[in-house]
Amino acid sequence: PPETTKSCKDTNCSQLCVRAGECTCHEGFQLRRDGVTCEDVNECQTGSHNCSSEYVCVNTEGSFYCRFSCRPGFTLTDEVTCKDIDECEFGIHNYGTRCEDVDECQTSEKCGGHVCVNLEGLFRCECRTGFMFNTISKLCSTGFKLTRDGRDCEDIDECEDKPCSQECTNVYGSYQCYCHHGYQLSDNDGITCEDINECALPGVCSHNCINTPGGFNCTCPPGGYTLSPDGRTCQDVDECAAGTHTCSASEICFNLQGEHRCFNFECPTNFRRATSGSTGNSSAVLRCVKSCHLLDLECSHNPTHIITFTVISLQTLQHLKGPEVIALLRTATAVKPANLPDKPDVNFEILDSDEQNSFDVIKDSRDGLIVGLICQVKPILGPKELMLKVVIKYVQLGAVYQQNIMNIHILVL
Ligand SMILES: [Ca+2]
Ligand SMILES: [Ca+2]
Ligand SMILES: [Ca+2]
Repeated sequence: PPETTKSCKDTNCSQLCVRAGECTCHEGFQLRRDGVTCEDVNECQTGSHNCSSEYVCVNTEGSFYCRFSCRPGFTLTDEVTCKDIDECEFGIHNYGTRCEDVDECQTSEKCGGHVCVNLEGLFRCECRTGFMFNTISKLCSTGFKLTRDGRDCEDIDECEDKPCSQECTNVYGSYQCYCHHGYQLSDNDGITCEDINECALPGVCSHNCINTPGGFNCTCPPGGYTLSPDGRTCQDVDECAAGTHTCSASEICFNLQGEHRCFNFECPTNFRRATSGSTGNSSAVLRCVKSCHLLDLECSHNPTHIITFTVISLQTLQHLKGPEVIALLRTATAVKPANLPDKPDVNFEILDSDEQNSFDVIKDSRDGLIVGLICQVKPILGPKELMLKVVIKYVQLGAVYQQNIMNIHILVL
């Protein structure tokens, strides 16, 4: 059945009336059961609000809003800033009448062995040197760090912080220090390079050693020696060959280790100095050749044709295993076949010696020619200077037809 038509003037709608005389409400309100009055919709309770989790929903007449939410003990100062509530100032604290700071750092181990900093009302933990805050509960072992995304551990390139005193090589989970040539890694810390004292090693330099950072230098006694190209051994300077000797034109020069000596030999009467190879020559030989006056028959009949002066040096030998050849006297005479008794022969003889029985001359052959081997047969203790006079006799048919005399100046070192 048709209802009685009502008009809006007959109703008492609190907010809105539609043509049929029915009451409705503005958005955010709902009609009460009486059908005429409107009441607010509490969106915060019905769950129809759209506030996100950091906000709280605040209901208003006809609407709602979202407000930034602070943790307990804090209050909002503006739309988005939270401020600590000073319970002391507002008298809402729980004990006594005055608030005093508690030193949390004193009372218990708050920071797990790291640095605890007490602050008014709170405390803060700081990491010891070499540590950083592990914001994620995952810990990386020594030598590793969290990746940027915090999901993994990766090797730390320790070399970027230059921990080594010289060279650094990064390795997975660690690093290794290396040293330049001439340095070695300290056993104490494994990062410091220490100079190697090469001079403490035996036989590095033949004479004197000077240690330097990263190296060493060998030096030789001043004068008489030069350093070899190897930088370690000292070589004698042959002053006689180099022409740096101090011998006069009439002296002959004899080279020795670290020095040289000058000898002044004179040719005897009726002998003249042979021109070549006498001075400034390390062979140190003076040859004197017989040179008689025309009518000097005695001189002419003297079988001695050549007198030689020479110098040799010998190391002191404490013991001799057998005859030690110290000089070789060459001749141009072929070894005499046994079946040709009239062929020339050569004999050797010691005429004079400062050291009796210490020397001998042994007749031998080299390449078919007769040679004399001057031998040391007994030890001679130096330093000492000796003269040894050897005669070389050329014999034919039982007679000496020529002889040469060799004067050997022996330096026993
Ligand atoms: Ca590393
Ligand atoms: Ca060194
Ligand atoms: Ca020398």
